[in-house]
Amino acid sequence: MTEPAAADPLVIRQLDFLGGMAVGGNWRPEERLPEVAFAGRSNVGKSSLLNMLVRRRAFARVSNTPGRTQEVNFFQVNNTFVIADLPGYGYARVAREKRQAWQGLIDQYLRSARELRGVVVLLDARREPSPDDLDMLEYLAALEIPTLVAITKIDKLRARERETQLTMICQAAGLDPSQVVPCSAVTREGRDEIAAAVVSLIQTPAWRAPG
Ligand SMILES: Nc1nc2c(ncn2[C@@H]2O[C@H](COP(=O)(O)OP(=O)(O)O)[C@@H](O)[C@H]2O)c(=O)[nH]1
Ligand SMILES: [Mg+2]
Repeated sequence: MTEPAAADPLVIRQLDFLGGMAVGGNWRPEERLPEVAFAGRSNVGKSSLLNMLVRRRAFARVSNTPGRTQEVNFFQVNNTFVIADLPGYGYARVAREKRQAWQGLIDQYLRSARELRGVVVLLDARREPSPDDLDMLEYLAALEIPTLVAITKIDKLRARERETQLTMICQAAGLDPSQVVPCSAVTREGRDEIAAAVVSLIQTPAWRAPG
């Protein structure tokens, strides 16, 4: 007998691109719906994870040229919530002023997004968290923003490397193993767990005072 497939925690019925918030720009979509942001260093696999999440091949552009996205891109899902795709940080070959501008943009976004319910931070399974990653996690903790960590490209690890590497990442970043979700855009591992976590974040009330 075959097990019935588990119900999809996030069926994608509608997907709308709302626009981008550029460095120094003040435009952002109207804050009408709860929002979840995705952050991570360039090349961590953020676009691939977003595509997996929304079951689209090219919803967010997958790139072999790190450091491209310079905007916060907003996508609306099922007319129910908004995904904010934050610019990738910490790409060494990007000019310093440009990097500072992006950091400024991320900061500006995180401080002002009134409907923000949580942030998914992506960490590469094969790497030790970078100083930028640690800064990001500390910053989110300081702002008391609910944070979930997706460990990307888990398919690149052999079964026996998995636990060692996950333990190392949790120790280095001061995370509890229950806070991290191993993911792979290749095997689709972690998709439903991230989807369920996003659904639960958007159901939590906004903690920021209006104004
Ligand atoms: N093996 C493997 N490669 C991945 C995975 N996710 C992303 N990649 C590759 O990593 C590179 C960067 O991916 P991308 O999604 O553009 O990263 P971003 O810069 O964070 O948006 C691309 O070459 C992807 O094909 C994954 O889960 N497994
Ligand atoms: Mg990308």
